[in-house]
This record gives sequence, structure tokens and C-alpha cells, in this order.
Amino acid sequence: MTSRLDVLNSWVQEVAQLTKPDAIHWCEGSEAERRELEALMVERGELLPLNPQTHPDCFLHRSHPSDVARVEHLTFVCTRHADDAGPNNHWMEPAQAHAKMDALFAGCMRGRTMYVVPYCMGPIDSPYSRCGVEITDSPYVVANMRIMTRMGSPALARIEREGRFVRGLHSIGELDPERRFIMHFPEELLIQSYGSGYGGNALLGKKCHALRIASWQAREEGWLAEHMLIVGIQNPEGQTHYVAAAFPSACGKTNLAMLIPPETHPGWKVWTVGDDICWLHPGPDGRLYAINPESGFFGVAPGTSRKTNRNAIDTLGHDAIFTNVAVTADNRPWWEGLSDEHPAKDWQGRDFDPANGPAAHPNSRFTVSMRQCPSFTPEADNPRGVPISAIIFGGRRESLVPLVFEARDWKHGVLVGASMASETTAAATGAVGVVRRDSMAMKPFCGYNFADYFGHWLSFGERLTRLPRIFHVNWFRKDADGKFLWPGFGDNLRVLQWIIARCKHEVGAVETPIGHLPRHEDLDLRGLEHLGEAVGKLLAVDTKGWRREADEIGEYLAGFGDRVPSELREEHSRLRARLC
Ligand code: GTP
Ligand code: SPV
Ligand code: MN
Repeated sequence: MTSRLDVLNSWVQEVAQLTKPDAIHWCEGSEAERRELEALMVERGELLPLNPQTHPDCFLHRSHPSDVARVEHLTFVCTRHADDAGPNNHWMEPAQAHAKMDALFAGCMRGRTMYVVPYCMGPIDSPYSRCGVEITDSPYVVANMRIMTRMGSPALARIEREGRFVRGLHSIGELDPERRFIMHFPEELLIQSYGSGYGGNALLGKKCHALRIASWQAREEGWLAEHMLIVGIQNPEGQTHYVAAAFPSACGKTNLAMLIPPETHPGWKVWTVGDDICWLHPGPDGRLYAINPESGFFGVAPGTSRKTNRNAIDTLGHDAIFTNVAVTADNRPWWEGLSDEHPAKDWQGRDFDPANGPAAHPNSRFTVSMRQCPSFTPEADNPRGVPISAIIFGGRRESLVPLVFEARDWKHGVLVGASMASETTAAATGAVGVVRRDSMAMKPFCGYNFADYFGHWLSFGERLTRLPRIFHVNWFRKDADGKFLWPGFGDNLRVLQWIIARCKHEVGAVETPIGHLPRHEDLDLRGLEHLGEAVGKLLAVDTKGWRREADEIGEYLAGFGDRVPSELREEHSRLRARLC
């Protein structure tokens, strides 16, 4: 009898013939399997147990020093037509990409075990979820996939039922930056990644599947795959509003997703649904519904502390994997911003010496199940998703961009998202702190032409009868001394509070050329009286600066040529006219 798993079985055989592993292990996701893999990695020195008293079942992984972040210049979308990938992606002709990858994969698993990792992105029983299978020769990848996705037997059972899954082939290869490629073949629902063991390059369920391939599928099927956190914000009356927010890498999603309200706001509570990826579907009532396809956090360590993100610290007390952090003398994980303590060893295992730079790598990360987070809500397992009241875009901009503004309507909101820009961070290799356009925080992750993506976003103006409102925030304004003007973190709730009041038609706004801003007195700033004049700066609209910004946005959109929807160009013209 033929089974729906035959396709999977024959692909696994085909990959084994190409890569020549010593053994094949089908992952079931059990606790016993986890322990076996951990023991193997500890024996090989790939995992170092951390202090069992303070951090039971936690491990440190030190990656190859040249393999610490996503590699956007080595990431390709391989569609038949280059225009389908668009100027926002690196493109390679599929046959050429296949030849290149086949040559790299040939015999690469000799002496290694090949792991077959079935996984489900999203609640196992949700119609919105999608399955994949990652084949990898890295047990570290398996251990991370087990936390980040619903991995193992239940996913395999769903694949057997549906017969449809995204194929991902990964090998760490030689960890040689010269032999490193992350290839996507959206037309074949195929991902091939070689030469890196780092998160976004190697955990193929995450950015490769849940964003690049899924965004392609979402466009064909009428939904959205986004680089967004999802949170529920409960007010003192007990009502919860869900919002989704897109900020570029290392720009505050995890922190906003786990926000603890300031002491001035008793009765408020923030519930975490997701911290990085959001799949949005039009629901039966004409609203937009969100699921988090992931089941864990792969979060930035530096800057995380009891003061800035207590929920993250409380999540990380046990069963966590730390990658490229430093350690204290008593073998606890440590990073810049965690405490005033002195680390003993840096991320490369050397005795700590400030002359060598930060003790923890600026892109050091933790992997941990979202279920351990004190603010986790079981709504994250709701197969129908949660209804979204507001969409928030945001970036890291030290000047010009106000603390918060609201788009005039959906079309203007799409322009606001498409126009986003942010200072680059250590999440990807390359220069840090350079302002670049990052539409909807999807520049590194949209699996197709941004011009078509903007059109797809616009189409939801018709698809939905109850549209979420769209906002833009910026927590990162700085004063002349380079200090942040806004306290950020827990105090960001005050901005969310205004956003929700807007959604409920409870508060007014000032109309400006760039959108609607809160009046000073509309923001609940009790306890922040010391901010003084900073508030005025945070809420000012510098028309001259925005004229320049609008011109740059115009040039950016023109870079996508005629494919840019005329509606978006008209929206931009209206913005430019309002700024005259
Ligand atoms: P990815 O996982 O790369 O997609 O990043 P992310 O968007 O989840 O970023 P994350 O929340 O991990 O924050 C990245 C860095 O920004 C950390 O060092 C945080 O401490 C810092 N950060 C987050 N929120 C704020 C804020 O409101 N104000 C300031 N000043 N820094 C913040
Ligand atoms: C990001 O870079 O946006 C991340 C980390 O969330 S990674 O999984 O490496 O993409
Ligand atoms: Mn991310």
C-alpha cells in the first residue's frame, strides 16, 4: 500500500544517497531522545553544562567565531524569473543554485548522523499551521528545533494526513564562510542551507520556512506571514486587546512581547502570544486573526535584565540553551546589561579581557520554550488564532521619527510600513548602526518581490471588513549626548495604552502631515514627570526633516519600478503634498 509518507521516505533516501551519512535518525521529539542528544553534544564539547544549582538543564553553545549571525549576502531566493524575487532579494537561477548546492552537499555527511526532523509551524490542530521536515547533520539544530517548533511524532502524523510539507536540507558543512549559502526555492517548497549552524541560517523552520517560503504561500493563498510579535494587552477592566508589531531584528519585539507594566499601572497585564513571527489570516467575522507559528523564543541576550525584561529572566532559569554568551566564575550565563558582575570567560571561552571587546557576543542568544514564560497565554495554542485590533510598525531611529503616530487609514498604513527604516544591528553580519529601509521589518525575510508584497498588503483593505488600525512607534530617539530620550521597556505600555484607546475611539489626536499623534496630555505619563522637555521632542513633527524623508521614500519605492502598485505611489504623493 502506498502511504502519504512515501514522498517523504523517498526524499530522505535521495538526500542520504547524496550526503552519505553514517546513520539516519528520525526524530520523535521525546524527552529520552533529548537527553541522548544532549549527552552526545556534551561528550563532543558542543554543549557545556551550566551551573546546575542556578540553571538546571541549561547549556552553553559556543559557535564558530565566524558563524554568529544571519548572512544576508549569502541568502538567495531562487525563482524561475528574477523579477519574482525582486530587488529586495539576492536571486540565483534555480538550475545554477541546485548545481552549486548539490556539489556542496555531495558526501558532506560522511562520518555524521543525519537527523530527520518533522515539525509543525503553529498549533498542531490549527488549519492555519503548516508542516515541514528539516534534514540536518547538526544535533544543536535538532535541540533548537525541538524548542522552537512542535517537533516530532505529532508533526509526522499531520504530514502523513496532509501529504504536504516544506522540505529543508541543512548541513553545517565545514563552517567555512566561503562555502556558505542559504537557498530558497519557493516554487518547489524547498530550502537548502549549507555551511552555517547559526539560528536564522540553520533552524530552517524559522526565517527560511515561516517567513520566506510562507510569505510566498501566503500571497498565493490570501494571508500574511510577518516578522511580528503578538501580545494581548489586558486593561484593569479585564478586557484584552491583541496587537501585532513588526520591528526589525534586534529592535525590541521580544521585549515588547514580555512587557511588565510600570508600577503606575496596576491592573494592566501583558500576555505573550509570540515574539518574532506572526501568520495573519482573515477570519470568518472579517477581522484579522494571528497565530504564532513558533513554540519558543530565540532571543537576544545582551540588554536583557531583571530591570528591562524580568519575564525573560524568569523564563531562562531552566531548560534553556545559551549561544555565545559569557560565563561567570561559578558558570552562570552572563552578558552585557545583565548585572554589574565581572564575567570570567568571554563568548569564545577566553579569560575575559575588555580589550577583546564585549564578553558576550552582541548577537548572543537564548533558546527557550515559550511555555516557561510567566506571561505566556494558552491563547498561543488557540487553533483559530487571536483577533488583531492594531498593527504596529517600528524602527530604531535616533532622530526624526516621533515616539508614536497613527496612520490615516489602511492605505496610508501600508505606506507607513513600506517606508520603515531602521539602524542595522548585530543580528546580521555587516555594518551596525546604518539606517536602511526595512519595509514591514521584512527586508531580509520576504520571499518575493516587495512591489508585489505591497500590493498584497493593500488587498487586505478589501479582504477585511473590520480592519486593524495601523501605528508606527520609535523607542530609540536619542538626545545630543547619545542618551535615549524615552525610557522604553515597561514604559512602552503607555504608548500601547494610547493605541488601544484609539482603537476604542476613546481618545483624540492631532492631525499632522505624517499621521495622527497624541497630544501631550493624551499620554498617561504619571511617574515620568522627570522627562520634562523630552516629551515635546518625542512628539514633534519636523516638517523639513520629513520632506527629506519623504523624498528618500519616493526614491526607495521608485527602485522597485513599475511593479509598485499605483495606489501606493498615489499615497506617497499625498504624503509629499501634505508636507509642502
Ligand atoms: P530579533 O530576535 O532579532 O528579531 O529581535 P527583537 O526585535 O525581538 O529584539 P529584542 O526585543 O531582543 O531587543 C533587542 C535589543 O533592543 C535588546 O538589547 C534590548 O534590550 C533592546 N531594547 C528592546 N526594547 C527596548 C526599548 O524599549 N528601549 C531601548 N532603549 N532598548 C530596547
Ligand atoms: C532575527 O535576526 O530577526 C532573529 C534571529 O529573530 S534569527 O533566527 O537568526 O533570524
Ligand atoms: Mn527576528
